[in-house]
Amino acid sequence: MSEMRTLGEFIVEKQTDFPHASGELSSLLASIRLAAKIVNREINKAGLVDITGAVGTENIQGEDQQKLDVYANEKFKAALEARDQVCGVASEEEDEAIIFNKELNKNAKYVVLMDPLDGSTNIDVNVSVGTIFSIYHRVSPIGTTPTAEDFLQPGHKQVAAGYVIYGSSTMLVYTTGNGVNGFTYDPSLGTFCLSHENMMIPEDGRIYSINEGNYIRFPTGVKKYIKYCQENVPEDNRPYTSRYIGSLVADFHRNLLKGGIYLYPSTLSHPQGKLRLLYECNPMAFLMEQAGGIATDGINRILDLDPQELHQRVPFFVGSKNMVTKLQEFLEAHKDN
Ligand code: P6P
Repeated sequence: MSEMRTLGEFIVEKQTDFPHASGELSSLLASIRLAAKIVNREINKAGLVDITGAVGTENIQGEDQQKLDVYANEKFKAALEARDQVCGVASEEEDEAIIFNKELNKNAKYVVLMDPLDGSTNIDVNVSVGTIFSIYHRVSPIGTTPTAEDFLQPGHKQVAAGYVIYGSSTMLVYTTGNGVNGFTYDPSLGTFCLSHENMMIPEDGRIYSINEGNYIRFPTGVKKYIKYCQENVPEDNRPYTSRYIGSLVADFHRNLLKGGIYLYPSTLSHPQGKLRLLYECNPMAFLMEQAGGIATDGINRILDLDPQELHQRVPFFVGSKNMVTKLQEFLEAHKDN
């Protein structure tokens, strides 16, 4: 059995991929690793202590904030602020971007965008949830106060992206643009160990993930694709199967391993789609393209979209190349309705 490689060793080993980063990105990823361990510990206790259930406040999305949402947001912000690589953070749980004003953060060169606890309504029913993060070089001059432009960059400018999935085991999966690697947390050692090296999504798959409760309002092309999956038995006689967990990170992770497509089109309640471009779709799109898949809003490559607003939503279709391509054929054929 090959020797165990920890996330820390792997980050340092891959540092040579960034000659000009001189270790800042490595240290930034280490702070995310630390926060993931802290949040993982609390999630595994949820239910045993009074940390589940809403805190009675709402986030900008108008969604009830679960106590763990707030906890995860605070822990990731604190971990990122504590080191001198990050000058500001945008979060699903914060109306505006948080600018770090400590002297040591002013000269930082990165900004981080995150969904600290995606799928949090699933916590109380013991379903996997996740953290999603996206890292950019700031565009404003080092030493000055970060500006909105630092946080509104197109996804193809990302330096790194990843997620933590708090499930039957906890994993951290990330890319810096040189492939996707997955690390499984060993609580007995308190370390993330390399368990899924160079993750590639199968070109084809049989799993489609969509909330069919919204069917009536789906664009016709999406309806046609769902019917195609339900009525066609591919040559290998493996029929399609519908799998939808209601946690993007969990559905994405399963489809990444097994092949599949995740769809969140425009719906009655979310005419622009529900998922947020900056801290859900862009990081997941970066990971998916690095793993050989496709991520689109139905018309454009997600990573080419020019963000206009911190919390903007877009339709999101992501997964195996052949499955997304087939969907796009239906969307193109029915683009006028
Ligand atoms: P629906 C969780 O709130 C989330 O943002 C994603 O993690 C998940 O895939 C989706 O929304 C679920 O939305 O409308 O199907 O409940």
